[in-house]
Amino acid sequence: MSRGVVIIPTYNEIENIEGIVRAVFALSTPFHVLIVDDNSPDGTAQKVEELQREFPERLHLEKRARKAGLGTAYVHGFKWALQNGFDYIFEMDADFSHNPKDLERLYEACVNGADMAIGSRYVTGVNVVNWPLNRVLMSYFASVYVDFIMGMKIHDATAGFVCYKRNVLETINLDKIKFIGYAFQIEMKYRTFVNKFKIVEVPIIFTDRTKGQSKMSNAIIKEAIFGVITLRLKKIFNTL
Ligand SMILES: Nc1nc2c(ncn2[C@@H]2O[C@H](COP(=O)(O)OP(=O)(O)OP(=O)(O)O)[C@@H](O)[C@H]2O)c(=O)[nH]1
Ligand SMILES: [Mg+2]
Repeated sequence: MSRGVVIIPTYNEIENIEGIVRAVFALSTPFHVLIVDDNSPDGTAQKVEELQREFPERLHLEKRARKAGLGTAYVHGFKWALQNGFDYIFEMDADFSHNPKDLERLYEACVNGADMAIGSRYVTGVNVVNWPLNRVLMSYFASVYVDFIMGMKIHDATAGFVCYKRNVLETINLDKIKFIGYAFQIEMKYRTFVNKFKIVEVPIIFTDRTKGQSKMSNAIIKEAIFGVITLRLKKIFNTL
């Protein structure tokens, strides 16, 4: 059987970590989990170490010295997953905004021919629960903006719930990925798109976090706005 690993970056997710790990291990597909923790002051990593005693084979932990952004945490996780021979590599948040049960739907999509399966909020209308209207609008129009600048017709370009087939991540030069927020999510999709891999959007329902603190900031929005233009220019000048 092919092996899948769910990468979950964490920063101060003590209220969610145990629940999310158990929810993945409760699925009938035996996915592995890799937590990439940035030295969370709230003790998230210690909780993972405690859980590793219960799940020694399938729960993995990479500890980084300091908070360095979600994008670089994923790049770290992708390299680890490739080195450890995984065939299906997932991105998922720790805060239950993504329903762990949908991992199996993303996996199915990749087993059935997709190279990248995106858990998408906007394929069938707007499937977002409990987000303030300004965040929904911003998130929705981000994809319209991405299409306008990059010509990439993905309904949910900033989605962070994704399954990659191994060869997609092997093809992308991960050392070039420097963005940390939404721009990171857009960049991963853009690089997959320009490499002509098959991208499929799987409709999901996204729910706002109920526990823990948001790490959303204005800097992350700015990075996305200018990042999209930078990526497009790099493509035009053949330096992507
Ligand atoms: N390792 C690591 N994880 C991070 C970092 N920033 C965010 N995360 C994690 O990345 C995931 C997504 O972050 P969120 O704070 O939920 O970001 P968001 O979904 O845009 O915003 P909210 O849902 O409003 O909190 C969560 O699992 C976070 O714990 C970081 O700098 N390093
Ligand atoms: Mg979140």
